[in-house]
Amino acid sequence: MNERKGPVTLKIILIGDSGVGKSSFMNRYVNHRFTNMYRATVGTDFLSKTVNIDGDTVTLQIWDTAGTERFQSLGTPLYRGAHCCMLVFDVTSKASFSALDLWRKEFLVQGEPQDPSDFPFIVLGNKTDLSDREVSGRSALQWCEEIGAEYFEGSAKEDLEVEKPFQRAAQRGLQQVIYFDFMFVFKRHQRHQMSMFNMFIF
Ligand SMILES: Nc1nc2c(ncn2[C@@H]2O[C@H](COP(=O)(O)OP(=O)(O)OP(=O)(O)O)[C@@H](O)[C@H]2O)c(=O)[nH]1
Ligand SMILES: [Mg+2]
Repeated sequence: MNERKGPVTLKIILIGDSGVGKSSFMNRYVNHRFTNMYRATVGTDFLSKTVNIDGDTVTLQIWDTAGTERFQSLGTPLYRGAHCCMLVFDVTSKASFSALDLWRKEFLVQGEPQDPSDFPFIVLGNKTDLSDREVSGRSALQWCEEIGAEYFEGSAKEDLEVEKPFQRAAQRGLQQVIYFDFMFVFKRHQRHQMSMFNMFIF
C-alpha cells in the first residue's frame, strides 16, 4: 500500500475494430448488463467505476471509443493522459486481431505517452462463448510477449473473465501514476540540491 492521499482517477481507454465488443465489455463490467443488439458507438463515451486496488480506492474512467473512427482525428485529445490502454479484439475474427498492431501504433503516436516503451497495454480477446474461433489463445499470447503486453480473454455476453482485465488495467495504471509522481518529486529534489550546491560553490 502506498502513502497516497485523496482519490486517484485513472483513465483507461478501450480501442479496437468496430463490433469486437468494446462497449459490451465495458457495460458488462460497469453496469452488469449485456444486449445482443448492436449499436455502433458514435464518437466517444466514458463510464466511471470506483474500485479498490491493493488498498487504494481509485476511480476508473473507462473510455469507450468508436471502432469505425480509427482514421479520423479523434485520437489525439482522446488518447492523451491515458494510464492504460486496452486493445480489444474478437476471438472469432482474425482480422480484428491483426488490426491491433495498427491500433497500438496509432495510440503511441497520437497519445504520446511519457514512456512509450513502458506504457501498459492490455490485450483483450472477447466472445470466447462462440465456437467459431479464429484466434487461438496461444497466438494472442505470443504477440503479447513480442510487444510486452498482458493478455486476457473472456466473454461480455456470458460474463466470463470480465473483472480480471479491468482489475489488471487499474493496477498497471496506478503503477504509472505512482511512478510519475515519484519521478516528479525526485527531479524537484535533484533541482533543489543542484541550486544549493551552486550557492555553496559561488
Ligand atoms: N457472442 C457474443 N457477442 C458479443 C459479445 N460481446 C459483444 N457481442 C456482440 O457483438 C456486437 C458488437 O458489440 P459492441 O459492444 O457494440 O462492439 P463495439 O466494439 O463497441 O463496436 P463499435 O462501437 O462499433 O466500435 C453486439 O451485437 C454485441 O451483442 C460476446 O462476448 N459474445
Ligand atoms: Mg461501441
